[in-house]
Amino acid sequence: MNHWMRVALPGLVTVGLLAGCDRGVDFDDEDEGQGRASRQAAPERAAAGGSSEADQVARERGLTPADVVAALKTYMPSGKHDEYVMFASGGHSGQVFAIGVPSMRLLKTIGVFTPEPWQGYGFGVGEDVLAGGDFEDMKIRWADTHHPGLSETNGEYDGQYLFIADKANSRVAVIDLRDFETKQIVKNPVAISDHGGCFVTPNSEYVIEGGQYGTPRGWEYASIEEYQEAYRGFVTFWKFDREKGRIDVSQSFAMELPPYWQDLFDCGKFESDGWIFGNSINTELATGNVDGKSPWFEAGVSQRDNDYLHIIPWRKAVEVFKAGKVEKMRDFAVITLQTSIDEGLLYFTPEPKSPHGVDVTPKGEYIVVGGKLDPHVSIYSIARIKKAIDEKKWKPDPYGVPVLDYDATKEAQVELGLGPLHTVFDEKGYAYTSLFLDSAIARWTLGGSYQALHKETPWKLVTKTNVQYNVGHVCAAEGDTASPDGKYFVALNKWSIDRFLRTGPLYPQNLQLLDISQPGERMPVLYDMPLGVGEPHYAQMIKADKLKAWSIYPEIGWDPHKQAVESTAPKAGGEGVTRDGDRVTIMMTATRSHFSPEHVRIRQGDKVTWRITNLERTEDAIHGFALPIYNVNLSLEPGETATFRFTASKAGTLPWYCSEFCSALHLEMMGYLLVEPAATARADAEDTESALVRD
Ligand code: CUK
Ligand code: CUA
Repeated sequence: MNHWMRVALPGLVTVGLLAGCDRGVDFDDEDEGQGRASRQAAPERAAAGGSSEADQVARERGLTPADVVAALKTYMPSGKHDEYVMFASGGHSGQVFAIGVPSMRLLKTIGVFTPEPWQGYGFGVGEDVLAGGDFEDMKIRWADTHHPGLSETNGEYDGQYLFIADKANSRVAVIDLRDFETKQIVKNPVAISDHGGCFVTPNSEYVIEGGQYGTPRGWEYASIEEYQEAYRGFVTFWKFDREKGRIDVSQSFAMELPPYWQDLFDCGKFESDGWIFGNSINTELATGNVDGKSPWFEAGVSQRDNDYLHIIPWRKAVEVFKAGKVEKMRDFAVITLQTSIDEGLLYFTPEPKSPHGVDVTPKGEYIVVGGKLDPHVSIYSIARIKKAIDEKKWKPDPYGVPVLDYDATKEAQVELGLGPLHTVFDEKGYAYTSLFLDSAIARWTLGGSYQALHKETPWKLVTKTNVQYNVGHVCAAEGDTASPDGKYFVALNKWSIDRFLRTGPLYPQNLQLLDISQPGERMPVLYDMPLGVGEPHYAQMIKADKLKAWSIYPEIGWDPHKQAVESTAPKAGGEGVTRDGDRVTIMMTATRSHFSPEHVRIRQGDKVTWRITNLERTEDAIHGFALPIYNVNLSLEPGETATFRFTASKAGTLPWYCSEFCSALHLEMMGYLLVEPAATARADAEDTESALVRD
């Protein structure tokens, strides 16, 4: 036995592989019944492992004992599955990433706001979904996604839907987690930019999209000199119809806010059920160096010592909307600022200057705001807020919105370090806040009912772990629910600097996995995941067994957009090409390893409707359909039917093929689209006519 290992890893004697224990590793002990392949492979692996080999690898690779432990905690043997799935926003990629935890393996990039060729999204199908996010005749085909929000039932992730907002163009998308596909994109009719979305109410009745930069009401033009009077902020309540799996725009509404820059929002639960909270910056109403004298935005927005936490009783707002006390802007219902004030729908309370992030504790009693330019997090209590409202402890802001007394609403302040931004929670009564400027994660204690969980001094910094580097959001297992799991924690770092091999001057993002399972001061970094696709701002992590994703579509002829069988879907035996004037309909099926029909003859100028059904009932038996020139590539999952349309404007002989390597005869899975040139087609037609006459 290797002496170094035995001394350095006293806690690991049960892991025979490293400590040289004679019985070797009993893999079945660790098997949670998730991997079929792993159980078969286990004896082989155990036999192959030897203490000397493990020791040698650790020595050759220069691994410290901590490295070895981190590797043991994150390594996922082939065939075993992760315990959690983290849904991370895709940042500028406009997509969403599904990442396994603790392995940090990328499981899928879900096409959302940007066309995605592997999934065929926007290349024959999905254009109608993407078009839902267009503005008038402007096609928008990218997004800056920031905050994914999982659907909830009673404040717990239910694994059914995922929502994600686009900060750049103020849009919201709905992803169905049965097939991990985007079903709907809605464009906000009143807000041009957003940020505080998506956050859901505890039963996903509403998907909330908070605004960001002040803009003229309803997208009208207004000069920057008219900022105070003509510009406004917004928060939008999208009604989610769970049954249909869609946002119901007709039942959705927005609330007009002063043109402070609303930042993040979070939704209350339990004690704070029925309320939402949003932080803001720029209560200065700064408009930049517009006159050559005023400060630039970066300084102008941070002049005052305080900004305002926005406090909105959303259930009351819904009543006001339903009572019709709204104004229509671009056909969308808006509760005006004056109505909000008159109806008691909007309150503020001061927060230290230019904060970032607002997070409600698991049981809903407290609201945590990150100081950003102030080294504290400020904690407000909903009980105090309600009391201050009842006692009318307020002074109006310049727009007439009641500003509650800070001391009356504040529960505590905790000094954490430089640049506190976002906070998540665990099951041990700790909160975790990212420190952007310190490049660290702060663990601190909650008070109140959480005190019994940790028995430490409440509202106090416990420890910090350095991360690499400049952390923005943080994500903990089930961290935004009523019952967080603790255990795993991911720091979404903005800078990676020296962490990875250089890939040119654009560096990847660094998602770092931390182990938060031990109470107290140990909170080690386990793994660095480079992500070179875009900047994920936020992520949510759900227990994998809550996801009930399909392995194949429920029935043959399934239209994923309708989530139902499509009556026009081609069936086996019903293949063929039919013509009605210049309209051609192709009914095609795909199965290993052929398309039927294999030849399609049409004429230049024909208007083509092409329907394909994948007849497969076998897991992972996917066929693609790639057609040159016409920008078509489909992904046909088992049972799926797809329809695409085009006008055959270009003549030619076009070999189409299956673009997923589905079988040994995958290369043979092809066919020809023969588009006869218009002139020849006409001559042929005339020939036929004269032949007919002759006959
Ligand atoms: S924001 Cu990016 S780090 Cu859009 Cu939630 Cu704070
Ligand atoms: Cu079907 Cu390759």
